[in-house]
Amino acid sequence: MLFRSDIEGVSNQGYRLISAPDLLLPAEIAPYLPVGFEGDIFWSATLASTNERAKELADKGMPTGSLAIAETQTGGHGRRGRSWQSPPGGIWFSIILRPDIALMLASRVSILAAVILAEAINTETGLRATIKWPNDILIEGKKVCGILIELSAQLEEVNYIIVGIGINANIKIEELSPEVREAAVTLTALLGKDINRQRLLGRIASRFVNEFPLIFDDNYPDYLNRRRQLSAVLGHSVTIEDGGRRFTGKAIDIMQNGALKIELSDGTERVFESGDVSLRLHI
Ligand code: BT5
Repeated sequence: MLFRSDIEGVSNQGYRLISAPDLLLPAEIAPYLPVGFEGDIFWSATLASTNERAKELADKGMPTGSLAIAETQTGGHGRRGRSWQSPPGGIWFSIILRPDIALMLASRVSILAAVILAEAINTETGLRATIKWPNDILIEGKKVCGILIELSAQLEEVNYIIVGIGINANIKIEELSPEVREAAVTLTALLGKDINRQRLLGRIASRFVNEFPLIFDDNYPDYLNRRRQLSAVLGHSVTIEDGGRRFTGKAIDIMQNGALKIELSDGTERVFESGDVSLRLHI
C-alpha cells in the first residue's frame, strides 16, 4: 500500500522524510477530540467496509463514539447494495452510537448526521454544502459525501447505531470512475488544494458525541429546522423513485421523522419515508 509521503533523496545520507504520511491515525485525530472522549479508535490501511468493521466492534461492546477508520475500502457500500468508491485521500469511517432510546426515535440520527456533515464541511472549507434528501451532502449540486446509517435493535429498543461516513476529501476527481464522477465532486477539486483530514474527522466525531443526546430532548426542533434550511430540495421540483414507481412534484417539507413531503402534480400530497426512496433534482 502506498500512501502520500514525500521522501527526498539526500546524497550519501540515505533518505530523509520531509513530511509525515498524511494518515488518519488515532494519534493524529486525538488533538481534535474533546477531553474525556471515551470511544476507542480503530485504524486500518484497508478494510472491506468501515461499517462492517464497526458492527463487529459494536457487537463486542465498544462504547459510544468508537470509530472504525480506513484509508481505503475494497467493499465500501451505500444504500440498497450500491457500491461506494473509496480511494486513498478520502475520509472513510464509521461511528458507533449507543443511545438509550426507543426505535421510533432512531430516525433523528439521520437528521443529526446530515446537519453535522454539512455544517462541519462548511466550517472546514468555507464552501456551501447542502443536503439532498435523505442525506447526501452536495456542493455545487454534486455529491461530496454519503452517509449510511445502520441499526441494531431488539424488540422496540435500539441496541446500537452505526453512522458510516464517506467524504471525498483529498482526492483528484480523476480517481473516481467516469460514471460516478458525473454526479460527484471532491474537496481537492473544489478548493484547488488538500484539506486537513484529521481535523475534519475529529470535529465530526466530537460533534456526534457531544450532540447526539440533544436530539432526544427539546433541542430536536432546532436540528430539524437547520436540516430544512440546509436542504437542496425543499421548494424544488423533484422526481422520486419508490419501489419501482416514479413520482414527480414539489418538495414541500421534511417531517418530524425525516420523511419528505411532496406535492404531486395533481395537487395531492404524499409522504416518503427515509430509506427506500431515491430522488432526482430538476435544476
Ligand atoms: C450513500 O449511499 O451515499 C452512502 C455512502 C456511505 C459510504 C460510507 S464510507 C464509510 C462507510 N463504510 C461503508 O461501507 N459505507 C460508509 P447511496 O445513497 O446508496 O449512494 C451510492 C451511490 O453513490 C453509488 O451508486 C454511486 O452512484 C455514487 N458513488 C459511489 N462512490 C461515490 C463517491 N466516492 N462519491 C460520490 N458518489 C459516489
